[in-house]
Amino acid sequence: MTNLTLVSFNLCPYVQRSVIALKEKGMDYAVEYVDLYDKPDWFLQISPFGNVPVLKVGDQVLFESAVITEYLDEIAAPRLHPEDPLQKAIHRAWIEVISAGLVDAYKLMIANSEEEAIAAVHSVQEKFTRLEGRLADGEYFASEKFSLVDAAAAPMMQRLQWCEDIKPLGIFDNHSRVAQWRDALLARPSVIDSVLPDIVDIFVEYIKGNRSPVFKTDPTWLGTFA
Ligand SMILES: N[C@@H](CCC(=O)N[C@@H](CS)C(=O)NCC(=O)O)C(=O)O
Repeated sequence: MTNLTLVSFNLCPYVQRSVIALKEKGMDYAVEYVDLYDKPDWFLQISPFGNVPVLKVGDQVLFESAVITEYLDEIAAPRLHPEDPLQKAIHRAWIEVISAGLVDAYKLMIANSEEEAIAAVHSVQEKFTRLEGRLADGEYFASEKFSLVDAAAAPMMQRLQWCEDIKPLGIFDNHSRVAQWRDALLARPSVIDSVLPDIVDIFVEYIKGNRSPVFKTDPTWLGTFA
């Protein structure tokens, strides 16, 4: 019987960061889904920003994915943040860069014009250029050891790759080291298991919606999902 309940929404990349951390640590947890388009009162009462993820820990409540993942990291092995305070701070700083990249990915998903889509791709590529210079040799952000930076980056990489599969935009062009990192993250069992089995269909349905005309108006937009 677990005292952890993750309040979730199926497509949320921030929830996914918490799920990846839980799975890396093999922790038991329950999941409670909320409809973000029709938020229940109990949820609004416990989530100050009306956002998921929320982690219920017994009768206490945590919100904000960075806070939740760091809490999980402190209560269960293996440690995903470095022990050294400076290295830990550096990892937190790079998570900020990656979070900005996740915003770029979202802007791409909801772009209203080709110009907006291209601007979003350029913006994430600027982060990739910086990451290319920072990534260690080895599979993950800090070589062979999977860290919270990797947990933060995986949902962004998935979404960018799903966009790329729908319509090749060359998002990862000229960033071979980042592309290798993406491949390692997308193959990681905790990442694969952090989403529903039909997540790509859910993502495509989302992209198909009115909010994503860039993909919708292009006759070839269905790409590999046709
Ligand atoms: N800074 C927050 C961001 C969380 C966030 O934006 N979650 C989205 C879903 S992916 C949300 O709950 N949005 C509320 C809404 O759509 O009304 C975190 O890291 O936890």
